[in-house]
Amino acid sequence: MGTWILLLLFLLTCAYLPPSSSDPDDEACLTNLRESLQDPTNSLQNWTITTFANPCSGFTSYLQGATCNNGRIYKLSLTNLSLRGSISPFLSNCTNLQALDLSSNSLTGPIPPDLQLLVNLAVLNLSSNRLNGFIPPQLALCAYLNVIDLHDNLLTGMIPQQLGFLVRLSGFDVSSNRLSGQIPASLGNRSWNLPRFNASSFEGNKDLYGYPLPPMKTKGLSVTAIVGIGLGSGFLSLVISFAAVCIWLRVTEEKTVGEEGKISQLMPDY
Ligand SMILES: *[C@@H]1O[C@H](CO)[C@@H](O)[C@H](O)[C@H]1NC(C)=O
Ligand SMILES: *[C@@H]1O[C@H](CO)[C@@H](O)[C@H](O)[C@H]1NC(C)=O
Ligand SMILES: *[C@@H]1O[C@H](CO)[C@@H](O)[C@H](O)[C@H]1NC(C)=O
Ligand SMILES: *[C@@H]1O[C@H](CO)[C@@H](O)[C@H](O)[C@H]1NC(C)=O
Ligand SMILES: *[C@@H]1O[C@H](CO)[C@@H](O)[C@H](O)[C@H]1NC(C)=O
Ligand SMILES: CC(=O)N[C@H]1CO[C@H](CO)[C@@H](O)[C@@H]1O
Repeated sequence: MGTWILLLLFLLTCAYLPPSSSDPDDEACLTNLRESLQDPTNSLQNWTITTFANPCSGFTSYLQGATCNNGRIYKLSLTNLSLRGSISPFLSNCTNLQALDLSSNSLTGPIPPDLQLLVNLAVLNLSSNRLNGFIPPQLALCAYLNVIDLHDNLLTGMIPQQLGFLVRLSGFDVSSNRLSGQIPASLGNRSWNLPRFNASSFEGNKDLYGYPLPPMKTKGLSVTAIVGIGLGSGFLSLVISFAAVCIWLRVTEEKTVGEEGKISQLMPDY
């Protein structure tokens, strides 16, 4: 008898459970992400506070650009939507995120190092925005990263060599930024049969050098050229000053002769 009541209670509880439960981490993630983005073309349909509390219905999401798995946000793909603003560090609260694609918008500001908390992240595509600052080396803590595409931004500084230690990394593109320094061998010349990246992953950065790009451009002149120019200009100035002295002597001599002439003319003849 008691078992039947328990079973009935259990069935009732199941019936009253909402179809998909909300997740406070995803809610914080989505709420803060929405706040950090400007959406001038009203592309983010259903990105409202009421939906953030319960964004998933099975594998689909009520939020445009979001995909769910087991009631958690699994993919975010908001590309080519004219979005402005910055990438919220609270994105790291979407802890089940496997793919983050915010490419081809007008996002500004830095790539938050907090993304390191996305331990399941496999695809990071932030290409074709106006992101600036450094590439956070902490991204190397996202051990499942397959793809890092940051091309066509305004990123500065060196490429963190730690990223080369991501053994699953098969797609890497930082072309067309403002990066500088030597390309780490961990990315430019990978060993242990790891997938390699050719020059197209790195080109379009004015001060980036080293394999697979050409070695450091010798800015200015070589030592021999500097010595040559030094000696040459030394010799030239010697010649010029010698000539100047000669001319000066000649002129003063002529002047003296002339003046002597004048004086003799002024002198009365006796
Ligand atoms: C927005 O949410 C409603 C239900 O709340 C749904 O019917 C609609 O398809 C959603 N729109 C998008 C773009 O997912
Ligand atoms: C981006 O969006 C614009 C207009 O919304 C469209 O014309 C263009 O084809 C899109 N580009 C890509 C690569 O999808
Ligand atoms: C990243 O997104 C851009 C534009 O949406 C796309 O062209 C590119 O192929 C993507 N990168 C990768 C590695 O898939
Ligand atoms: C690439 O690495 C190998 C050893 O791992 C080294 O012998 C070779 O010189 C390197 N190539 C370049 C271009 O740096
Ligand atoms: C560089 O690698 C990409 C794939 O990562 C490939 O599509 C491209 O053809 C390669 N370019 C050269 C010059 O080898
Ligand atoms: C609940 C939770 O994990 N909150 C975190 C959301 O992300 C921010 C930024 O990384 C953290 O500071 C919070 O602790």
